[in-house]
Amino acid sequence: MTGGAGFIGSSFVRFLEASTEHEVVVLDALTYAGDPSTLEGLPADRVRLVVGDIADDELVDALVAEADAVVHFAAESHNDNSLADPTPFVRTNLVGTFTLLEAARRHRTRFHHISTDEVYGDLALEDPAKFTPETPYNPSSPYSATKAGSDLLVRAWVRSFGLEATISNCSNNYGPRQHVEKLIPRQITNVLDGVRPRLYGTGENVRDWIHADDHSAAVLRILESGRIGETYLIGADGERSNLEVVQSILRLMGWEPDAFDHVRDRPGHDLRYAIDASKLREELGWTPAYADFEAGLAATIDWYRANEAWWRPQKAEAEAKYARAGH
Ligand code: NAD
Ligand code: TDX
Repeated sequence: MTGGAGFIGSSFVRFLEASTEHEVVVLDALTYAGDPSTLEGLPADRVRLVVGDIADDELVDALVAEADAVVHFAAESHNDNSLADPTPFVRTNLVGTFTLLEAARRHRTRFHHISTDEVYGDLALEDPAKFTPETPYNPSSPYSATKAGSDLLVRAWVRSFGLEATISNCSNNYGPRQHVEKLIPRQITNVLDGVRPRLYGTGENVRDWIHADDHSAAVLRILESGRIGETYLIGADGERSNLEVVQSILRLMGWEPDAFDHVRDRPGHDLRYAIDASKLREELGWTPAYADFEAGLAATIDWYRANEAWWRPQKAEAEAKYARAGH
């Protein structure tokens, strides 16, 4: 698998280790977002980390030659970074995915591609509609455009070359070990530092939250039982405005509900994401284990409180990037 030293990839490795007998080789470049300590405590005879780039042809070919399946999580994943500099997004998300697809084609390897609901663009705030696998692609940012492009590459490799691949598009994840650049960990660690949370624009933008462990369980289900060539949407009916999320964090951490600031909005900021996951639920029998967002958020807050040594080294650089962007 790729990207296993990142937030969701490491959740998936832990999930595989706990619930299957599979051996896992993690290919991860350990960018600013990758941290080998996310894999600490896992048995060396089950999980091996190879530090390298998914756009490195020779390395990828050698690893794919020995794999029964490729599960592809590695990506440049943060919208704000893609607005500051799209270059690594094109390289990793497009060229990297292409490199993996070519190796999987040569070795006839089962492939699962991890993607995002952002490929569908955004929905209006009061619209009852949700994204389905039939929603047309309409990405807004350099990040989501490169993820959309990578999905289309996978679809073409299925149709033109008979690659045995599936795709999943998931909504916003939360949970332990998420980089402090993302909304929830940024605000939790701000509050721990005595700094007021920051909302982009009005704060009315809606995201559909799912715990990373529920995402991992869904990916394993698709890998084991998904139909080849199909796209599955992953979401847990967790729609909340950013304002609601920030106010939940404030309440759970004992701060006043208005102790936040509005800051410069994200250019091109998507209004609302919402996932219709009925295909995944009905076809593959998946249901989320974390039905209660507030309880999952409280556990996530506890994790950041207890693991300052993990997030502290990231914090100053992430905030310096935000200061430069006016956020
Ligand atoms: P992350 O930024 O936490 O981790 C990305 C990992 O990929 C890191 O370990 C990094 O070192 C690695 N990586 C980056 N470039 C690489 C390269 N060129 N070669 C090898 N490794 C490289 O990301 P995440 O939030 O865990 O997201 C994982 C995947 O899930 C991504 O594909 C993302 O698009 C998708 N996704 C994320 C979310 C979310 O809410 N975070 C939601 C839906 C889908
Ligand atoms: O300080 C902040 N204040 C704020 O209001 C930050 C960091 C974000 N926001 C807003 C922007 C978004 O509306 O919160 C929302 C969530 O922001 P991010 O955590 O940056 O996530 P988002 O842009 O929604 O993208 C995430 O979900 C889909 C992941 O980063 C992507 O990898 C995934 O594909």
